[in-house]
Amino acid sequence: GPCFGLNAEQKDLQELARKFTLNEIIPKAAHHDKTGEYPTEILKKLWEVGLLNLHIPEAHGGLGLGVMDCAIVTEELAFGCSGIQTAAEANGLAQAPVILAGNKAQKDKYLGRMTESPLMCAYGVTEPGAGSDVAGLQTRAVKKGDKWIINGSKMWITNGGHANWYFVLARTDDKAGAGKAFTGFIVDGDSPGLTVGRKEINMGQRASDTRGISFEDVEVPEENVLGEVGAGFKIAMGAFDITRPLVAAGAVGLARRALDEASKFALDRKTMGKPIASHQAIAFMLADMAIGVEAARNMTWKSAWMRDNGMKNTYWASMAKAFASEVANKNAADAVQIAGGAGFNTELVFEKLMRDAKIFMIYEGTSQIQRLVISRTLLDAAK
Ligand code: CO8
Ligand code: FAD
Repeated sequence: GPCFGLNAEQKDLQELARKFTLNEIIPKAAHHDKTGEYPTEILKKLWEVGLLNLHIPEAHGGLGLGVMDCAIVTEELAFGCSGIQTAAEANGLAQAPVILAGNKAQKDKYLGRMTESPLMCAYGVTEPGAGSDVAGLQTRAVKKGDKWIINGSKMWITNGGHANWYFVLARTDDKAGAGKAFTGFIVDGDSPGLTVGRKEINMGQRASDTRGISFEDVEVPEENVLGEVGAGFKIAMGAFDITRPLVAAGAVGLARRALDEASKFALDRKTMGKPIASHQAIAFMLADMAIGVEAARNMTWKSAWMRDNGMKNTYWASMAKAFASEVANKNAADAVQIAGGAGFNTELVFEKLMRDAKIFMIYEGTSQIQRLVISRTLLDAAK
């Protein structure tokens, strides 16, 4: 079964990420939230200390870390700012299809360059007309000679304005079922015909960069097709088995921060002659928040551990993602409640945590989509 005793390397990694968060992320998080400025300098420093692009295999110049290792780092970064963590983790998401399905030349070229300089990349699946319904995508790629021509548009693409390259899922067959109708491409960020939209102004995680991307007769060489033509849907889904545990880990980090801040506040603030932490109504809220963090982390680490140990983890990754994102929202809302009026004010971190938490229930598959995956799997097993 899963063993959650961290080994020496994992403890070192956790310590490194914890210190980085304390020294580099927490002092700047409010600035990036208020201004929406992309955290370029922080991402560069993350790259310099070896905390970015953790999944890139050693054969291509990376650290080749497992999903569990990445989950440990992600939780720490999100403790500081889940917007900055999302910008960092979106690199891992874009790289996942290349790691899963890329050939040696593609990996050397597109993963290798990310180990040589602090570049960003992006995962382009969602479109203005289709998010949950990936099979409903309309972006098309048509073969012309030795090139593919892509037309269409993507929406809500994280790192969209800073990407050196994009993973793009496009329809290549109008008649086949989802499993055979789509192909995954690596598209260079400077391709003629590729236009990056404005930075979207979001409710939370405002340090992260979210944009629409349009493709007008964008030429992609045959050598940038990922895996087989028609295999794209499964490659895109396969990436989630790696990254949904990490979205869950980000949610755990936020949930833990909410607990941490609320505990400190509750010890400090006095009403009716004693710290509010001494009122059982508040103490029990903190206890429930702690239960949420522990349970969510256990589910997250289990889904990561399964993946690292060669097991199919789709069902468990969906459970962890759905549960942890809901714990993050509950803990953030409870932390605001514990802080009272100060919780509602922008001087303290509480309201930011509440705004930042919501997206965890939406991106990388909404809570409803996770339940669709979970219920389909359990009902199939019950048949
Ligand atoms: N692995 C491999 N193959 C799979 C998987 C999987 N996990 N899931 C499905 N497939 C296969 C099926 O077996 C089937 O194959 P076949 O045709 O041979 O039988 C084929 O794919 C089609 O599968 P379904 O019939 O299940 O397809 P549906 O159309 O019913 O759709 C879903 C399935 C689950 C609803 C799917 O469309 C889905 O996951 N939707 C949610 C989309 C989503 O999560 N989008 C997220 C976009 S990325 C993002 O939000 C980034 C956030 C910011 C970055 C944060 C940093 C981490
Ligand atoms: P819809 O699919 O239209 O869903 C609307 C509502 O209907 C939701 O509540 C949903 O749960 C519900 N619903 C839909 N279908 C069903 C169903 N079958 N059963 C029950 N309920 C259902 N995408 C990328 O490809 N790359 C990225 O980097 C990326 N980053 C993002 C960053 C941000 C900040 C945001 C906001 C989005 C990002 N996304 C990205 C897109 C994200 O994955 C989608 O927004 C998400 O999957 C939901 O799709 P949608 O917005 O089209 O909502």
